Amino acid sequence: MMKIFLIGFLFCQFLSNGQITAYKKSTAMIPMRDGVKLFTVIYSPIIPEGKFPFMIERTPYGAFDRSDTFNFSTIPGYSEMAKDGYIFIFQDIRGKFKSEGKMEMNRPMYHKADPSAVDESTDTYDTIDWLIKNVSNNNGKAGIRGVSYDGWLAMLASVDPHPALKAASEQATPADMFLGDDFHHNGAFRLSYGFEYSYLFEHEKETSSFPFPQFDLYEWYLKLGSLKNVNEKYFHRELPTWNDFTQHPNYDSFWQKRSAMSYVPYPQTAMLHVGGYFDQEDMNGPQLMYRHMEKKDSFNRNYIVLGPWRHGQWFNGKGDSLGKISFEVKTGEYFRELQKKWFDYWLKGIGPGKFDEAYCFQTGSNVWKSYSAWPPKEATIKKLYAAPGNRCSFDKPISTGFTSYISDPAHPVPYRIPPIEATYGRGSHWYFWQVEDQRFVSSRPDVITFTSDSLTDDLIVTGKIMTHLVASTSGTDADWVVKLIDVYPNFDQKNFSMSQYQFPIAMEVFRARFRKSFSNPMPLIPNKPEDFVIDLHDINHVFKKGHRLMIQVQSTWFPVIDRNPQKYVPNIFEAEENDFQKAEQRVYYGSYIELPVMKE
Ligand code: PG9
Repeated sequence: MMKIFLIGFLFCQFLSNGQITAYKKSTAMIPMRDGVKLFTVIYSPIIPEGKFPFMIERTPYGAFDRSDTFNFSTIPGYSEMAKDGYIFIFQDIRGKFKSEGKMEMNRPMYHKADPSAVDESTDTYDTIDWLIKNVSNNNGKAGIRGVSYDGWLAMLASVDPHPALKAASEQATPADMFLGDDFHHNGAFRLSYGFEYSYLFEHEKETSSFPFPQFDLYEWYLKLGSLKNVNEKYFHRELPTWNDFTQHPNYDSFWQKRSAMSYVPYPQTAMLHVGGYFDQEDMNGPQLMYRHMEKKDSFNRNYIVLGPWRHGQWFNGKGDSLGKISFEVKTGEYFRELQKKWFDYWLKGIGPGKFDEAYCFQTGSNVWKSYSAWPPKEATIKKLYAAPGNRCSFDKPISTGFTSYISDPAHPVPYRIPPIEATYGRGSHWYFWQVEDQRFVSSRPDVITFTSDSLTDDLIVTGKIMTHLVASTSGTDADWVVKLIDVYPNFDQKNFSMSQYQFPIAMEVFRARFRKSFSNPMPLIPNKPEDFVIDLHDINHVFKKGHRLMIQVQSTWFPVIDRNPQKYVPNIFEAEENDFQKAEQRVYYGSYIELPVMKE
């Protein structure tokens, strides 16, 4: 009798309005097949009955580990799922925080070549196997999700998965660290990110920030000079990831083996790819992996969600704005409800499971849209041409001339509005630089700007943006940074302070030595124009009537991208100070950006 009373009491306490509000914690050191034990936190719903699926998050950043009973109902990102009951699992990956073993940055899929080897896929398999056998009240099904490194881990879990793993959501996964994402973009090295992240991740077992001696790092990175100085002055060859950067300046087998495209075959579980249009770290990964897996999605279980987000903003943020850009609706809440429905279907069998292929927020009009294919097939390509007089238009210019600028590695264009704080440092603007007003550079002599007339109608651009830049340099190597910008009206009646704002809708860099092959770089021939094809990624944006389109081109983007010496040297990590030289860059009229235009 007493027992029934107690259970009834607990039931009322932890179920409010039919929602589960409290969870109890246990921890375990779960053994992997090679004997290494991984620290795991298990939060189970405190109710006497019911069977629940696992929702797993694996991380190198320290597993979520709070009090013995925990109320998830007020924490966005968890509350949506917690209220109906999931068993939340948080695990430190091998070699990090409280887990045993040796950590390796983006550990390749060793088990593919050697079935007895361990990697993140086998570690997840072993974890799920243990959970199913040892945690009470589980329903025999597991899902996994995560953002960024954790998203990459979720994607790897879905390769040769444990049979209980039914659904995975990679969110902002880095997919190919040479072609896009954190460490390089089209072969151009992401200096500030690569430098700071190598230290953060590998200086000690937990995480730690590089002790910069100043707040604004533009000048600090400039004074660093040749990248040879990094090991000589600071890292002393102690950080494996930095050493890998210096030893693999091209897309060799080191990077190819680590590209998710080489080891993710097809969606072996249901897969939800999630990405942000303004993700400052891993914008490319979800788009790339959705496309890659879609080609072989014979079970029709590969989906994508794209929103107007910075890195991970959807996970627990409101998502109604980014920097100065308002999206008017709480895009984060919309996403989390969708995410819950999606996992509820695969893990609990709730709902009809009729999901659209793609849910892609449309900026400019600020509405969610869904599509039966991504990118939508109805779009027609319109070419936006660079033309004389710093103009751009949909009419091909007759002139084949060029406009030029001097690019000087001694005075590189800052990639964001100074001060440039440490990436994850106090007060950092890192989180929203991808939407910053580009007026801060558009009048620099080393930035070329082409602007259209005001639009007489809304222009809806949905899908992949490709640039065909015809350009030359007086040097033997160059970087090309291309931006597609939405210029707000001279007097913006909707939000006066946004008048003339230059909102970068898509931006990307390309290191010209890789124009023919990322594996075999080749010097440029001075002053010879060539066609550079640059992928500016997927967008869904309405350029509103009265706004103007703008293209910007520049050759430095510092310090997020290292300085190209502009003189070809085999390995830029070994360039000498006197290799860095000024160059005259020419951009030819008739260069264009392909815009996939939709009627609605
Ligand atoms: N963007 C981070 C990262 C992922 C994978 C490798 C290196 C960096 C992250 O936010 O986890």
